[in-house]
Amino acid sequence: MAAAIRFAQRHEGWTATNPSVACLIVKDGVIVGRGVTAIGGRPHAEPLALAEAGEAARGATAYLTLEPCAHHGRTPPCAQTLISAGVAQVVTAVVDPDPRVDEKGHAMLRSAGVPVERGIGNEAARAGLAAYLVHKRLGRPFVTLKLAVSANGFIGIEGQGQVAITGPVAKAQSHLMRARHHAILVGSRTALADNPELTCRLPGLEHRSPVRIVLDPHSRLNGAMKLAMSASQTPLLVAGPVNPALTGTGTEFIACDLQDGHIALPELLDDLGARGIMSILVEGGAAVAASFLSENLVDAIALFRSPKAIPAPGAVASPVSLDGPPNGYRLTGIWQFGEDRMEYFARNA
Ligand code: AOF
Ligand code: ZN
Repeated sequence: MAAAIRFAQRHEGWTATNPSVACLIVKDGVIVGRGVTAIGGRPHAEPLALAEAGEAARGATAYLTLEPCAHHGRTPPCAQTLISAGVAQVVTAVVDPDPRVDEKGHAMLRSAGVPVERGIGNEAARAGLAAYLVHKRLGRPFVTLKLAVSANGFIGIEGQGQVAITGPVAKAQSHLMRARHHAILVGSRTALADNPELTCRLPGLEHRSPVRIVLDPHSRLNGAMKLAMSASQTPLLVAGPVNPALTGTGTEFIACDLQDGHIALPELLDDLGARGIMSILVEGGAAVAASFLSENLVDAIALFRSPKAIPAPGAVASPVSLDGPPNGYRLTGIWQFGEDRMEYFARNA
């Protein structure tokens, strides 16, 4: 199952509103077939793995990171495909909360006489399926807050635009995070101060740039910004009123409710979820991060810590505490990226 969970990461973020699921077919201790939900969401993992296994699937064990589907789409239910292929046993990690499935896949297998073992590797598999599970349960995207913090606890310097905090390895990793998310979000202040592109610029993954979202309740953006100038190649969604300064750029606007001059975030997230956006990377700045945190809308925090200090005058403090896990979160992973360290915090259940 651990191998299946790792394999499922291959298409994480690239299967539309479908989860990226992996299926391994194992016979006599050897993997004879493997499948991962195809880019775009179909075919599902199981028919791909079974096709690779061929006749060897008969009498084999299937390991699935998610319960197989039980509904008829364009293809028969995966539970039925497993039965027809003659697998002897099915092991699954997570129950599929989709109301069309929700234990019906397991029930189909059992009633055909195929033994099922559930919940194996549950916690690790849930981490990989987190965006899908939050989107299914709450109808809103999974929100990851990304922060890059200097050794002296700052995330930038007021009025200085982009300040380099982390090094090239961490930067490449953060671009990979962008590619794995459906959308990336910043406030208009960050957009104006930094003039960022917010695309994924890793060689070969440029086409995986997420939708860029800017919170702009007071129509401060203009057509000369890199975000606007690239909107015809990489979608730009502005949360706020229609802004004539962006006419002709291809920018799309989402009407939003305002609360004390700020965008109402829960409603915005509901709207984004309804559009099929399952995951959002919040990248700045401090005020936007603080709003998401105070509204309890942050599901995970990716904290990049640099060993370098930045000049303190005018510096902006990190919106989360740096001694120990932020309140309400637990440390679930640490990575070293060049000289920088990334700590990943998941929200407590
Ligand atoms: C599986 N294997 O690899 C995946 C599953 O629109 P459809 O027909 O593709 O169905 C989408 C649902 O299929 C999705 O909500 C989830 O319940 C399930 N995803 N199931 O058996 C897979 N990706
Ligand atoms: Zn299926």
